[in-house]
Amino acid sequence: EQIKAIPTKPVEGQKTGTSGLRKKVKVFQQENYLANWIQALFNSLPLEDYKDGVLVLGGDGRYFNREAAQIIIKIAAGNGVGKILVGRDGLMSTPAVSAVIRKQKANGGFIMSASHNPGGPEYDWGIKFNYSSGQPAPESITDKIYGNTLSISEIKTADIPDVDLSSVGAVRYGNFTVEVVDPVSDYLELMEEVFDFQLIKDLISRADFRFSFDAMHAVTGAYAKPIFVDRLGASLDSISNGVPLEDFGHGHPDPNLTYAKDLVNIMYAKDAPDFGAASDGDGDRNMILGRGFFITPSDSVAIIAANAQAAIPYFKDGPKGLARSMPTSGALDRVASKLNLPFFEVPTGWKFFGNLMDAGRLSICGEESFGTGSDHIREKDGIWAVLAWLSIIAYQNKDKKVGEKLVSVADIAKEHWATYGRNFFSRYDYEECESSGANKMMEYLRDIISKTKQGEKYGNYTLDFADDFSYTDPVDGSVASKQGLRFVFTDGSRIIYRLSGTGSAGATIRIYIEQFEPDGAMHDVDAQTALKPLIDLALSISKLEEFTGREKPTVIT
Ligand code: VG1
Ligand code: CO
Repeated sequence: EQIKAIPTKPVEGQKTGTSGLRKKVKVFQQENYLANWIQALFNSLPLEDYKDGVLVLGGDGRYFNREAAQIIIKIAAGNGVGKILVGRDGLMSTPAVSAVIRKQKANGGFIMSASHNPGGPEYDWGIKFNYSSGQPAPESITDKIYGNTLSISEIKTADIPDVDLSSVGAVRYGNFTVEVVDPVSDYLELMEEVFDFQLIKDLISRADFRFSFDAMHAVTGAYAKPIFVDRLGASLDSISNGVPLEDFGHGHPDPNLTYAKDLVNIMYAKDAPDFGAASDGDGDRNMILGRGFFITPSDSVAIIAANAQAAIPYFKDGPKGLARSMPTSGALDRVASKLNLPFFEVPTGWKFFGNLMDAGRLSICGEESFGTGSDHIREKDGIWAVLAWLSIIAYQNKDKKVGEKLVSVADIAKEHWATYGRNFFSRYDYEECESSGANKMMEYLRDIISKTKQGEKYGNYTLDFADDFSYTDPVDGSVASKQGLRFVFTDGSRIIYRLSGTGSAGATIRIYIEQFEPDGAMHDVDAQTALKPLIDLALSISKLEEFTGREKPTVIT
């Protein structure tokens, strides 16, 4: 194939956030915008990391992926990549890309997704790069890419025709091969190694157990039928919104109580199924619901960790260690301490878990933002979380005869609280605030923090400490600072403030509120009621309304 060098000019603002580069589609449609970033990426990698190597390309099916796939394939060829494995129709979930990189021993991979952000011509597009163990590129690489976007002068691209991605098979152009692969098979094979599929199948096929999965018209639509229906025997009508669409059916593919309304309505109806779950745009997030019962993601990871050894063959020797992102509640800490396991607290974003996993120190981890996963891959994994929950429910009910009352999702959560206590948790999101107000609020809080003293009274709470969270990676010593403003009180209650790093417009403020309740008599109180005093305190300390003009959050978790 012929390689062309196309002259180009730097474009401002191509810095990656919490998870890849995310902008409005219109921004990516500017001439060479995406091409510049992809070329800057190749300019940032050592030659041996891609020359004649193998890369994976997947995406969540959103608008602009078709054009983007062709651009990426040609630039990969232009830079001397040997082979690119592309999911059929450009589809492959984030966890599946991580799994395929590992299984096929690829050098890395691209994911075309803006994850939980809406899609379509007026909405968002995004790109992520994962490295050879399947983990999101570390900041040392993304910083380099950003640096290179500021000095880029040419793009190397191969003069090859657009590749037909609609059917499986390989096409060769000189030293470069494009292989279109089934996006499900390697991933499904891994799931069958991790879980006891027969155990799950026995549960799903019970007449007294009903299951519901909402793919939100996003990428798990391509996985739900082959896995839940064909392999595990769920009925076809247990899958809703199961066809991936470029605009997610006008939806916001974020599995939470606000945006996964369809599923919430199903699960809170009179004749609700026993178990419900949803996943996000690129398939790495999950929401778990029981009949009329919401499992907060902070509890979900703790419950999975506490039950993993018994219910999931992959953990038969017990997890090696547990970890959570800083704003995630301390429910997992209690499991780690009871099971006597190493425990880590890392900044928000999955990239911080990978080093611990590679070093054999971490097996199960999670984030409060509906991300749960393990070291079977190096990304959070929505379908894995669903299978983990199904395994736990199946295990607890495996000896139940038809007619006997099953142990429910709610029973499992309540039993967990009875053993460990309950960490009440809630997150308030104020999406797309005006940036200057949001930044001023964070400045104001930093200023308060610099003056705080231990023992100060905040309403009924006494301050233990306040700081701006900073993390030193115990494996490579790298430091991530300014990762969230914390107010931690003497009873362990916390208020945390962060600005989102995944939005494409304005600033999204996140406030995380947590309070531990050891008293079993209080465990059935609604989280919003239990946390009211702390939430009011969070709003008054920050003067949020004054700085942003917002009276109410856009999303409450
Ligand atoms: C959010 C979440 C974070 C998550 C990230 C990527 O980041 O808070 O926990 O890892 O999204 O998830 P931020 O910076 O907006 O708070 V996804 O599903 O977009 O890959
Ligand atoms: Co996602």
